[in-house]
Amino acid sequence: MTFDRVAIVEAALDAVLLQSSPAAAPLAGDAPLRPGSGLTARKAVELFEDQVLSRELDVAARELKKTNRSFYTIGSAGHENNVVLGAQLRINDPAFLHYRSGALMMARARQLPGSTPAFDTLLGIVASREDPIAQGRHKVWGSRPLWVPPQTSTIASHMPKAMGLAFALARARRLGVASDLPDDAIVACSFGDASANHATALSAINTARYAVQIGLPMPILFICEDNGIGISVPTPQGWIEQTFSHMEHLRYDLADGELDEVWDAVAAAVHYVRGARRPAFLHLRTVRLWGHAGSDAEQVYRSVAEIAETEAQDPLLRTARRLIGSGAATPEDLRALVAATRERVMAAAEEATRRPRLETTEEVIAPLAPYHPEQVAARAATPLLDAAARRELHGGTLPEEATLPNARTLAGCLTAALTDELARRPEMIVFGEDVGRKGGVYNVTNGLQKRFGVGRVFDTLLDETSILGIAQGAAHIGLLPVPEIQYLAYLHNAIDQLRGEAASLQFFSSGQFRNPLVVRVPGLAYQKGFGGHFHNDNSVGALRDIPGLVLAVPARGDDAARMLRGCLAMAAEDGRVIVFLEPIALYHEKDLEAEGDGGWLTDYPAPPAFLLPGEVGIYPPPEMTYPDLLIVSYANGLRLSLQAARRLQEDHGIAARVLDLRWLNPLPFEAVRQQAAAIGSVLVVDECRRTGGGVADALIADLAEAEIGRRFGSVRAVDSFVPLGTATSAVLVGVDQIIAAALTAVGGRMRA
Ligand SMILES: Cc1ncc(C[n+]2csc(CCOP(=O)(O)OP(=O)(O)O)c2C)c(N)n1
Ligand SMILES: [Mg+2]
Repeated sequence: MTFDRVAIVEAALDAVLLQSSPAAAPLAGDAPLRPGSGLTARKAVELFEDQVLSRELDVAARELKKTNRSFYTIGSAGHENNVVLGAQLRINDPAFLHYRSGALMMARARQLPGSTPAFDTLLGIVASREDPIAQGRHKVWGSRPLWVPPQTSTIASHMPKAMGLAFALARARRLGVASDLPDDAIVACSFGDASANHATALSAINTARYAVQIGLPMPILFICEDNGIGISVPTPQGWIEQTFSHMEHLRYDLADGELDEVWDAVAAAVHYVRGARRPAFLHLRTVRLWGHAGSDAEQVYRSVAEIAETEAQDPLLRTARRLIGSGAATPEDLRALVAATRERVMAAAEEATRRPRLETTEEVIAPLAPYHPEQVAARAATPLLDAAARRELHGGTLPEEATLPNARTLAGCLTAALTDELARRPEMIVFGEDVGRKGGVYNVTNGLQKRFGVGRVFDTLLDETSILGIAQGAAHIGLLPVPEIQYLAYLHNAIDQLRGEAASLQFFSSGQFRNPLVVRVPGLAYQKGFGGHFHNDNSVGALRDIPGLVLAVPARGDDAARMLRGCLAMAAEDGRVIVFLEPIALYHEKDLEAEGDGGWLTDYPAPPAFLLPGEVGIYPPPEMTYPDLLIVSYANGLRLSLQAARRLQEDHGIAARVLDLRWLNPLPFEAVRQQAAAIGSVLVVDECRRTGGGVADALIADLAEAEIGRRFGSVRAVDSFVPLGTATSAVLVGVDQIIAAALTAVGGRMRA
């Protein structure tokens, strides 16, 4: 008994092509394959060729694997009826694809003369840097000219952004943001049957239906490539159909059977989505040949009989028989076609293995975190609003002229900055739960919807995954999204949308696709009398660890306004994904030390003043003595450190300089080193959790490795969830702790 199922399946196709006898009459090229079908004989042969091409790529991947020359063997074998979608969707219908959508990709590329999809795929399989989409960083389906953004391996995670793009199409047009997509473009999104159960899939489908319910266009075709199994776990009989065929605001079409039947079902679904601008669920029946991937021993969980039964349903066999039976082609024609395709693919595979691969670190990370400070600065500086228009925008009083304390808080300055930026950047949109009518839980987006309308400032449904999906999709076509996640703790159930998707897009597309985002996230602890852990989450570990992600954390109103401008410019210019973490407890804080001192109020810096990564805040000692100690902190910790610095000076005669990091990713190491080198003793005041939740480890390690500074200390929050009420002070960093640690640090320095 052999388990070289590849050879068996290949031989079965050969056998069909040898044994089938031609139909009595040849069919003209433009005749329908079956009376009444929209599929012509000529097109059907073309589709068959693309199916075979896709199949042979899978064969080649496995062949090359035997000699360790390929790195990816998840194939499309058995799914090749998706070829029909490749032919019927247009190349300016953005397509977010399942990893088994190979035949779809081959047919899609046929619409672009001169493209070489088979060779491109092979370059991906062998991880060559000539792979035109990922340059060998991953094997993905993707192409800029074919409007196929690359997918990641996280199943279903591409669905929210596909939905988001469908959501954004009409909006971008209405806002006058140009893209290369026509007015009647639709979005296609394929995925597997097991993936259809994933929260992320259901999130996207739910939001698509919700959009219809509230009267918004949502032209998306969800394509479930149903092979009845997910790795080894069978999908229950009838599950996909039962689950998705009776959903309100979701049309359901089954595409099954012969190629021409699939063609007609697909045509109906595409026609519906394009015309109605509403979502449809296309249930495409497929089989999976050769296990999940090359490494999957299918015989462990499937009997040989089952495997053979599945192979008998190979769509290539069916298509070959249909073509021959209908007179669209002769067995000889198809034998020649298959032989030529095999030869072509094998030669191309050999050639692909000779192409260069990424080698250096620089090559690998080149598209990860593009940053062009000069261009970013130029973009931050422009355009400037006409002075009179700006005055009118702000209701007669410019925010920099405001004297009322509420306008000079962190929240007040942020509202003003969002207002100015929305006015300056017509492509910017602001959205999230409660940001529209209510103006945000903490009033930061107050009044924005009234000023800029529901097209640009809007409430979303309660689903962080969809909020970030909408953001990414919108960003794909030139909008500048500023989504809000209501609390840091609630980012975590959607964080893959940043970690796996948004932050990796430029990396896996070699910078050809980008999703510039500034995600506003209220967070961190110290809210007086409110919240417990979930409203006071004090860890940035999950964000700092995302490659390429910028993490900005302002502490004061003037900084917040300038940093927001820098972030928006960085996103717009370099396509960066930025989390703008706003310390909730400081939103409405007015005082630094004593009630009524107004020490935390700032003037609003008029546009275009901005700050960029690396630019830290320096607070000299209260009296201009040579500093004894450098305190490095951020956010709430900055305010506490400034309070501590005052007491250190007054009670102990110690002069502490306080450095506000402002940027927690990338960390401003250079600025810290400079200050540390001059001062010697360094205390890091980190309000986040001790073990990995904050930045103290990284800062101290950097100084130690660079042999800068003589004595280090840190105060950090306890590794605990934050409790409710006054017990918070038992786990969070406090001023007394800072002072005690400062005395120790300075004592060390003095002893040195
Ligand atoms: C979120 C996530 N969980 C688990 C996996 C591992 N995994 C990869 S493919 C797969 C099965 C997917 O099955 P299905 O959606 O039916 O697609 P098929 O491979 O059958 O085409 C699993 C569990 C993953 N990639 N992503
Ligand atoms: Mg499956």
